[in-house]
Amino acid sequence: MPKSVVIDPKQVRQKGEISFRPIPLNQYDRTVEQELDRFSKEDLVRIHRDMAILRWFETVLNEVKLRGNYKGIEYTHRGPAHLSIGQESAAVGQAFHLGVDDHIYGSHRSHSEILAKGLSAIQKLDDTALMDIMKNYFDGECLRVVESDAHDSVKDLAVDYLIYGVLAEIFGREAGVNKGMGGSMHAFFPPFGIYPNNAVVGGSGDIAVGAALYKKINKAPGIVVCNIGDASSACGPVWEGICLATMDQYKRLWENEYRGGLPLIFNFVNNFYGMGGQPAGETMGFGILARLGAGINPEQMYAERVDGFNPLAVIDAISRKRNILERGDGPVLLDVVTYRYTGHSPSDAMSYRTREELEAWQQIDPIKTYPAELVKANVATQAEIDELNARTEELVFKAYTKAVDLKISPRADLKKKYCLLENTMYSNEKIESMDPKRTAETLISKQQNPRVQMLAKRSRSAFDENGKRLPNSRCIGIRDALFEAILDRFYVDPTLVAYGEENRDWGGAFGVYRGLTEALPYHRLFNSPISEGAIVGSAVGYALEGGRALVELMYCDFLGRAGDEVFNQLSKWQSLSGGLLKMPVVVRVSVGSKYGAQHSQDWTSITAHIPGLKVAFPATPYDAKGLLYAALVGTDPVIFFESQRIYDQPEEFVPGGVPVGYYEVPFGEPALRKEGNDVTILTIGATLYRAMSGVRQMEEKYGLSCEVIDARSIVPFNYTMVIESIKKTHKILLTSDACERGSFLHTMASKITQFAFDELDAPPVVVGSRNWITPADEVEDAFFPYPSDVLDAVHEHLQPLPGYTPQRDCSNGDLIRRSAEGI
Ligand SMILES: Cc1ncc(C[n+]2csc(CCOP(=O)(O)OP(=O)(O)O)c2C)c(N)n1
Ligand SMILES: [Mg+2]
Repeated sequence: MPKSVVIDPKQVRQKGEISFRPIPLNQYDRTVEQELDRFSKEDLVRIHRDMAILRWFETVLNEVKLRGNYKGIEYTHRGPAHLSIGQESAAVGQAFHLGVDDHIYGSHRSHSEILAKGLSAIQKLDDTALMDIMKNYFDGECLRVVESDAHDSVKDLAVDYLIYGVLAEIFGREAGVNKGMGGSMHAFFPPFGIYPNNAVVGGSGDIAVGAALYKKINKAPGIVVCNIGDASSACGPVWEGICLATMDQYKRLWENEYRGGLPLIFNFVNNFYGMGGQPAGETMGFGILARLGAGINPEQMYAERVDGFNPLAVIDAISRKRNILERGDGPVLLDVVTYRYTGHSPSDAMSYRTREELEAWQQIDPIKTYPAELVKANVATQAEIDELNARTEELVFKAYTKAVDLKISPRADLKKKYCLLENTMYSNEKIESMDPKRTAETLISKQQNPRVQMLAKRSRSAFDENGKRLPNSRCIGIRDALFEAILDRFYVDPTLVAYGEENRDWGGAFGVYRGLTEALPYHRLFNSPISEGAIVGSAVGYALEGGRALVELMYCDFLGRAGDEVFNQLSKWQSLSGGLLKMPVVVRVSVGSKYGAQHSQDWTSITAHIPGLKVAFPATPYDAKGLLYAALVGTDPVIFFESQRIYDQPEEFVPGGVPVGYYEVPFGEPALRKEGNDVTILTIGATLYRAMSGVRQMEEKYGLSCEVIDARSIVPFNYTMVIESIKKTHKILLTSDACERGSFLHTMASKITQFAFDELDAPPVVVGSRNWITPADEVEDAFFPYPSDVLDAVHEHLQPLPGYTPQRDCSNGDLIRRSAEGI
């Protein structure tokens, strides 16, 4: 807690009450005639054109899903189609004033939002800009499909491009806006300000906060709109996102030019249903969704309910809210009332609502009522509207004929070597600064940093010049090595930010950041709420916008709280974008010890299982610094494990110790810690030191020569060094602190068996933690792999140690028993 926020007992214990301001509901009451002072006739008609395009687009999809046919052209679409027929006015109203710098993030039901935003962008961009986008986006692949048709203008061509690009994406075609890798629920198109849509509902709730953070911290133009369904208002990421987005510090503690709230609209698309459940009246207690804003901050998030069935009301609301954001008073919350006529998906029997209710909404269908208003106000004639409707239908039909044709719109070949997905799971780039044009903002020079000065007096190696072991307190440890890499990067990459719980004044949960507070302004290093999901999710949004984020999870055990963000978001958007986007995010995760069942687990295996993440677990200061450097200049998401057991560990393997300057330890390459001839021991993370202790005993007491390899990173992982070692030793034991069942060690063991079967004298042996809860520190030696466990396993499975008495039963018989009992 910063010392400037003083808690005065007199003040906080005072009697009083909180009062709330009224929350406006559907206050807009202007007519089309009145709006002629703010809109041209063309604009008012274009609003209808856009709604009509959206309606036809989804009508075609609905027909295809229901009947496998549209106007005689058959097509089976196996994927999803969550339609928003009925919700067009809300989407078009939202997009009308948004420019390409304004970014929308959304959800599974986003076709209308995508198209509306795209049509609005096309209207605002000039011909050169449009042609540039279409020619350069994936080398013009989508443009080539639509450009052969005759077009009156570049804008007409761009409309065709948009409709076809989104439809082709929904049908999984390579010319689609995301190369057909995302499909209906994830489609997006950044050049028009359309950012990832999330099939995990509410998922954008914290990602969009990171996007808004990027805009604020890097003074990037535009605002962010986060589209969330009404039922998703209950989702964790949404709540955590709202908390992170409304922290007091933006308005109270951040430096002058950075002071002010986030440029973000939490836009709840309130169609009154989840799939079939009803938030208002059944699954939530808010009655009216806009009420949510009231409890969040004194501004009540300027919450308001808007009639989303009137596009002009939505346009008006977005303009007013934008003014609030521009004066630094965001974020804001909108409850946009709308209704979907179709089911959750076309197969939905709609058993959860009455025909009368549906008809009541159909009677006021904006696709009919809005143009009727235009005719009444002499903005357009009925003939003009009819003609426009017919034209939009043709546009969509034309795109449909192209998108279903496999000759015109083939799918990506994912069976060939180096296919699209092999090439896009990682971007594998090295970019030191995500914005090389800017200099990084810092408060003092590196030399002035008190921690740098303090570390200058320490030994960079565990040994003095005579080879004598120094006390840890006189050496650079892992904690310091991490600090050095991080500090250095803050002077190189102006976009780099670090945040998480207790990151600023506290110095990071385990002191890695001590010395950073003096060096960095608030907007580059700050405390977050206890919102692990939003910490990671916002980092995803920050990176999607072009920045680099370093976030911290205090204990590995809290990864579960950020499960969706790590497993579904961080890992996926590079490949879901067809390789367009990068994800330079490093999540530092501290693996505990001493604090029992919920603070001492090694979950490396869980993250290694998820495609798209890189996973590192350094065990020495040299590797900690070099791997973190590699992570912080890379463009891929890295889960960077650290062990609390060894934060003070000095460098004892690399002669000369930890270099002062920049160097990288490449991901995927293990390190040979000790040569030997009889048994290979492969370790992950802090088990290196316990294995080394076991190795010393085996050598000294039993004359067994062991070769020790430290994995350093586990995704990616190059097996060459291990295979070469096995050619010499013909035996291998693998050890890590992860619980044995499902441990990544088993993946390694099985691959080693496959790659070096002929060289092995015995199957690889895995020594992990027991398949139990982690017990209290006092008895943890029965749980984690200790040196005696290494000896036991070698003796039992690889090489009998003469005269050795095992401490516990690790025979296959006992392993089968434990497995049968699930322990
Ligand atoms: C985290 C998560 N839980 C459940 C689902 C399944 N699901 C898909 S849509 C949906 C309803 C969402 O309702 P709402 O947020 O109101 O959006 P709407 O569908 O009305 O646009 C559900 C439960 C999901 N995709 N993600
Ligand atoms: Mg809903």
